[in-house]
Amino acid sequence: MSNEIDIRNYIEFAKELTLKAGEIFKCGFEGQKIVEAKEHEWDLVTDYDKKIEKQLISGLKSKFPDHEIIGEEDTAEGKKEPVLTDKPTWIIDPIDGTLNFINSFPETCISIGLAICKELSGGIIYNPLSDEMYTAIKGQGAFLNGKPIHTSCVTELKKALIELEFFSLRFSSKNRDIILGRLDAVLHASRGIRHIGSAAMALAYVAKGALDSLHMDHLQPWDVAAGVLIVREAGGAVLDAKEERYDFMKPNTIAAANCTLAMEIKELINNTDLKTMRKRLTRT
Ligand code: 2AM
Ligand code: CA
Ligand code: CA
Ligand code: CA
Repeated sequence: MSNEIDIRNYIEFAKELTLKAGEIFKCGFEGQKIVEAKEHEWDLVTDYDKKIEKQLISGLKSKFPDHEIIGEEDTAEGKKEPVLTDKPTWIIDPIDGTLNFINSFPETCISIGLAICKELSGGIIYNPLSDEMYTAIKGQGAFLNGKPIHTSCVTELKKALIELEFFSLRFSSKNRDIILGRLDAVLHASRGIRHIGSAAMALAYVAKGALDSLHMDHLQPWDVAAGVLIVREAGGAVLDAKEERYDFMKPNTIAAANCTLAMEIKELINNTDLKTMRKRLTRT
């Protein structure tokens, strides 16, 4: 069993490692990179995603040989289903916002979550371009470059700035009307919408109150592991868009400044989906 001091040491070590990986990240951001498609043409990876992940994994493995690691690119290469055990497990996204990274659009970051006994216990989100490092340890608050951060006080949807993260409609054409229905509903009900192309950065922005909420479906554990803990430790709420219980291994995420706002968005999304599905039925 890891105690509080262990977890603090784990996260301090991972922070140092992340800062070093940030140097590679910065080289790749402005420079040449090799871009490849994974299984689908819209699912891109660069040589820097692989380089950064390798460096992080080898650093963590040499310091903590008995810890488990789930990494986006490692998982993709081995075509493994990520499995969570009770052991301390590092959940790594070497570059979150790969398309932004490829286009030199600076909303992109390294994200590392730590789960112990299947519970999120630590998180680091680092944007090397702005040199902003968001961190959290369970029960100890959330921080930006060492200073405490808190979610906003907005409780009403009509006053909220909301991140909606939809991937290309090209690969979700089946759900096109669901996506467009939600977009329309949230656009009308809120003060404004943003779409920055990095789930982890968006979670960090909810944690510091720059965004009031976000909603993203079909994500992967490495997109959210660090950010979910950082939002919760900053005072925010994280809900599953449909289910009772949020599972960061199968994340359909609503994160918000507080539970009132999160519930309001959940209700709006579910009512909108119902209307869309009824329309579908009347068309067929
Ligand atoms: P990635 O850059 O690490 O792939 C982009 O809209 C956001 O969604 C990013 O955080 C991106 O992570 C994530 N994402 C998850 N699955 C994706 C997919 N299949 N295609 C594009 N982005 C995806
Ligand atoms: Ca990816
Ligand atoms: Ca990601
Ligand atoms: Ca990634």
